[in-house]
Amino acid sequence: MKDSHFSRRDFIKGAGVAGGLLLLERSVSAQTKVIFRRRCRDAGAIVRKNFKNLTAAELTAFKNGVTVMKSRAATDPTSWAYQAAIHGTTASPAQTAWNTCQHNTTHFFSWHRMELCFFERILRKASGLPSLGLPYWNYSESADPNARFLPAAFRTPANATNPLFTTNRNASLNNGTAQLSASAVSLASALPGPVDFYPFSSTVYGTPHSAIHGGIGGWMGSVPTAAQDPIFWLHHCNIDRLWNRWLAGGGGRANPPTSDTVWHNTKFTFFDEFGEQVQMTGAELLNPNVCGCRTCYDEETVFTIWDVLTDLRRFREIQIGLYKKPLVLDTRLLKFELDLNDRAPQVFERALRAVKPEEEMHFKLNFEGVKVEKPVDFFYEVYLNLPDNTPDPNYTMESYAGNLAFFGMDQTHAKQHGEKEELKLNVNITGAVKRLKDLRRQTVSITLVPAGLESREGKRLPIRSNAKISIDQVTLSVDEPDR
Ligand SMILES: [Cu+2]
Repeated sequence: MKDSHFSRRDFIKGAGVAGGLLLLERSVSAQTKVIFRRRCRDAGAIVRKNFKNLTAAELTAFKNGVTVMKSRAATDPTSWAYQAAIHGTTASPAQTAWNTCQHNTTHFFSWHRMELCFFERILRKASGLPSLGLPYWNYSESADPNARFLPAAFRTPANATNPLFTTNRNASLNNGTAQLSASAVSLASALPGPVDFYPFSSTVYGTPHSAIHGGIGGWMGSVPTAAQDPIFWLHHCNIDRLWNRWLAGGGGRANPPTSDTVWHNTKFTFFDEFGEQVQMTGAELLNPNVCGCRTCYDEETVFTIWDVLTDLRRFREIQIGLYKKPLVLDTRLLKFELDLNDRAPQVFERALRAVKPEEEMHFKLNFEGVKVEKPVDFFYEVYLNLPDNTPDPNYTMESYAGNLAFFGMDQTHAKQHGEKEELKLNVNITGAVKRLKDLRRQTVSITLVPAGLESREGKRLPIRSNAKISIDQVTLSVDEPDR
């Protein structure tokens, strides 16, 4: 999957080769596909509810399902341990489908939707309640003062009798004194968000997705352990819901075009509720005639999830700024200045003029050569041109640009996937660039403000971490429609 990272140029290059390989695999898996189709009779009737709206009977069934799955041997594909290992694990030897999660690739949304769907079927059967859908945690619901607190059922009772509890989380979140930070759950960049699928996917991947992994910390802070925490499944269910909400926003928002053969034809392996191995592609996931993952969310009235783009929108990436010195990040605030090149003024001007969706430009801050030695249980808020000594920088300020989160970047995970240890992260800063009209200077300052959890009053809580993060260089670039 190395070729499917979020660079359009790489992606076009990789598409042909991988597509060809997949054609060869097709006949081999025909049989598993038939089994899969036969066993999804009940799909389509399931509603995924906001966790806080579960009935007492549904909550009991949900907990019962988790308990039953946890009681199964780790070698059983329908066990809690095996399902978590499909996402990631450090256990060896690796079993079928282990460590196959897709992060920072174009399959982020589709792979996790498949993962949730098969997990949900296993959980439902184990729960004994045939109508049970996987609940979601809507931490972004600003009207609810408790939305950013870990739901009580996951915290109390705080002992082994509670299948939803683990000590492997940020302690203050787990004891109910702290909540996720407001910037971590902010949907300002994601919804209505970019019109194009790939920048939307990469934006949500960062915030809220990775920022929340970091905020919860413990198991959730690291890919090989994340899915062991029951809250993982509610978090990803909510991320999945955002995909539907984005599509429902219309205005040309649609899934990747069929010409993206890597996205549509790559097969991923899972296990169904009978412990049978199944495979699924992106094309099958979006095909309304293939059952299996036809769940809907409680807030939905119309299904728009099948929409596929007809044409591939092409972008070219233009670099307009550079900070060419190594950075070392810790739990302190860090400020540095990026030099803008002579292409920058025209680019900013075009961005301010662009009004039609097809003219949309995406500004990205790219952190290149990222090395992370330990999981990072926090993240950084990114500000552009934040005045020095601003007393309490926060996400409501116009210079707030987004979050830099490191979920999936620690070396253990990178090595398991056979990837380079040095990785690239980008932050969508389009909103801030458009707000800041004085960007015609020669430099732009970037301030990274460490962010973790907040008190009930919304005060930042101190971050205790010895995580070490180094970055080789930072660039500012724009993805501009190629006309
Ligand atoms: Cu995740």
